[in-house]
Amino acid sequence: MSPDPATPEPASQKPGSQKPESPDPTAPEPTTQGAKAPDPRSQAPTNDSAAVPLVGVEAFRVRLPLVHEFETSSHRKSYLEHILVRLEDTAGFVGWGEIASPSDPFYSAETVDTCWWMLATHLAPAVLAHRWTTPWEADLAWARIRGHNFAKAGFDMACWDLACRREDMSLASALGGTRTSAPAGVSLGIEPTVDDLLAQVSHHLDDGYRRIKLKIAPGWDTEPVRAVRGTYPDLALQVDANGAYDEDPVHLNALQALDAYDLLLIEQPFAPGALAAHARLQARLDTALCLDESIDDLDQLDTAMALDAAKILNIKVSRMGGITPARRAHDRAVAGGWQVWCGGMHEFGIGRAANVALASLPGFALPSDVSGSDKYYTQDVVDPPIRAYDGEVPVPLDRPGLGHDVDEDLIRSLAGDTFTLRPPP
Ligand code: OSB
Ligand code: MG
Repeated sequence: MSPDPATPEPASQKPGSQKPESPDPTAPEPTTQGAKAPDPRSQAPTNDSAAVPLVGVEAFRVRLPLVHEFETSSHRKSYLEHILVRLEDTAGFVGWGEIASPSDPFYSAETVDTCWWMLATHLAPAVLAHRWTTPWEADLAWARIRGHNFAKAGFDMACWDLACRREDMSLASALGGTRTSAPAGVSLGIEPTVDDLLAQVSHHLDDGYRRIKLKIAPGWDTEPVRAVRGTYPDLALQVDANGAYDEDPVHLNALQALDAYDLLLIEQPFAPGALAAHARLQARLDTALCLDESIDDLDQLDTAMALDAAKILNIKVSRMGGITPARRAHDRAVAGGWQVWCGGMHEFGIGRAANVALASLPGFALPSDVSGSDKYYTQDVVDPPIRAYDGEVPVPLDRPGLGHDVDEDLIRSLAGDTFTLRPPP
């Protein structure tokens, strides 16, 4: 697959050039292209006078009921609990982030409880102790901590939101986003029957969404795909297996059979670590494979690209561990000739807004999974709520930070456990 010719150079800095001293979040990302290029952040001066002066970290466990139960190959849910992170600086600016980890360790090893523990014992103290001037270097606060990407992503998002609000600049424009709206698809769970699924597809197409993703699993693959394709011959359609298949011949036949249905892509058929198996499958399929769970850092992306394990990457701020690594994954994948699109983790409005900002980058060539919050929740924690209009989610390029006001009163009223940490005197 050739690189998208419409994709401009993501960061216009020459390799080896120095990080600007200004705290301006529009300051271009230090070198993002090429694994060998030195990372100028490692020489970042700890300029205390320019550092963002934090006065506190708060976190809230919040549950929102789902409007429609969602089932994947591994679980079914009627509400979701996420952790919302609030950073405040001495001037009273506030940045919000969302830790959108599932409650159970079925998508990744993390859970809401591991994230809660991680934020209280490591991330909140680290972010208060760290001196950072631009959000590109905020993640150095937790660079020594292995894994725990969902928890890190919530803090990274809050740092970006805060830094952008301090500069009265939108997150989307700070990242180099250019789209004024991001085309959105929806991700549909495994339904009790094919008729229920067709009703869901019809409902979301009526709402204006232009691309449909179906969750599949062994025994729920050819039949639902054939039914949807039969009803909608021209629909942009793709599937996501969340790693439910292996190289058993029965599974391989089922996956191969999907080649007949003109799918945009098959997402994560095999387990996260099975990069070689993905490469073997890609070699025998016409349909492009897309990786999700397999890629949670740039080294895994590097390996996957070297193996031709897929042709497409689903980029999620949550899975990659924040906005900074997600932007880097975008740059790296596009430079290597892969297509990218923006996925989601059923985020509330805060995490959803971060995904929308990311999806405004020109390299995102395929429709995102970032639908309006109303696909999942009756109530959102941001105002205005995230909405799709005729299948496009507007990008608030002219509003500061995440581009939506956070409904702090609502969050405090809904919160179960809360956490507060102030800097040491
Ligand atoms: O695999 O993309 C996935 C949600 C939770 C966990 C994993 C996945 C998903 C989705 C939903 O597909 C995407 C969204 O609408 O946020
Ligand atoms: Mg997926």
